Amino acid sequence: MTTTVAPIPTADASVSLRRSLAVAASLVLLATHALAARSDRYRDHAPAMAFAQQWATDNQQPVDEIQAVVGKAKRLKRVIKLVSPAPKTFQKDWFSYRQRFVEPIRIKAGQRFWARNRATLKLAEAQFGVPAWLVVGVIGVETLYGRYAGKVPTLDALATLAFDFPESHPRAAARSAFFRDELGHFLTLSRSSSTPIEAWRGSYAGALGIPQFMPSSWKKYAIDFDGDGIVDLKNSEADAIGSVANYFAEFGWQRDMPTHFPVTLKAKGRPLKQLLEPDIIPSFQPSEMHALGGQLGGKAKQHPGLLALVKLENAGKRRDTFIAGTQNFYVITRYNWSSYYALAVIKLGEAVQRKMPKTP
Ligand SMILES: [Ca+2]
Repeated sequence: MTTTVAPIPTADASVSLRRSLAVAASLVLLATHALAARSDRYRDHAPAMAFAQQWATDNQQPVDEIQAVVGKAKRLKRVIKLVSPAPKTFQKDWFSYRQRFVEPIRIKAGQRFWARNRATLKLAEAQFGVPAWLVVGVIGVETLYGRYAGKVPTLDALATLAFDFPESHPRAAARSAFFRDELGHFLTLSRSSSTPIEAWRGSYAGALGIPQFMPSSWKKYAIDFDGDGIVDLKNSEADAIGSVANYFAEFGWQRDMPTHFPVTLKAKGRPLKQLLEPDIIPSFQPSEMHALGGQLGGKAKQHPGLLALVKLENAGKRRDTFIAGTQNFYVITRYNWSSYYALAVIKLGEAVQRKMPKTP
């Protein structure tokens, strides 16, 4: 941390009391800054140092070296703020969520991305069964095709979430454990890369690169898809495409299965509660959903798998949105655990696809 020191007035018999008070005040301020700078670093944080020691031992690395790396991490107040629970007044709104992602700029960028990666998208579809529109939808929602991959230092973000996750969060303990694990994977990832650990940038939650993979996902699902021998999700669109397709294939994407069907809601009271109970997990035979009042069309009735009644809330006077999600809808939520996210990805991917010229 650099601190600019205010010039101290030259010694002079006429130095006023006010002036010396001002100097004293600025010295106090400097001291406070220095203190804040010290406590913002994780080198003074016992649980962080214990974590580094454990990680070093588990991975047969020198303890002092790993403690020095983790100790460089800085606590980021804005990250803590961003993961704090939303205020109770927060109103979910599918309509505005959709408008944020399915809009002309993103669709245009998606068309360009699709056009310049046509062969790669085709190859990914052939190899993994994951359609181009889905990959295009995901990368568009995540980073607007690499334009906004995040500028938060990943080491600082992950350390902050691992060791200072807000206790007001209902799942604080589980989240801290999750981010400690991600920090461990990030240490591994950065050690296998030529990029110095403090140079990595990503989202405030530690997601990285064009497809915003968490470090654990990078390790498990990222692949080299342009054949240069390096897995590079920061710069290679082909690697990003192959990795997204691989991710979905690993989570059980079914080739050619629709993601969802329209549903007309006639259910009330107990049957409605029963339909909504399993949330996004496909739990009902189509005939069962239909009988409970989640009315389905012909195609949905013939769907061979289970369905989920997915509810997306709308603000104001708009009615809530309901869809009948399939296993593939559920698979999209494994990328980001939100039905709003999954449906936005689908709608963006489809919107881009409609604009693409048909090629044989
Ligand atoms: Ca590559």
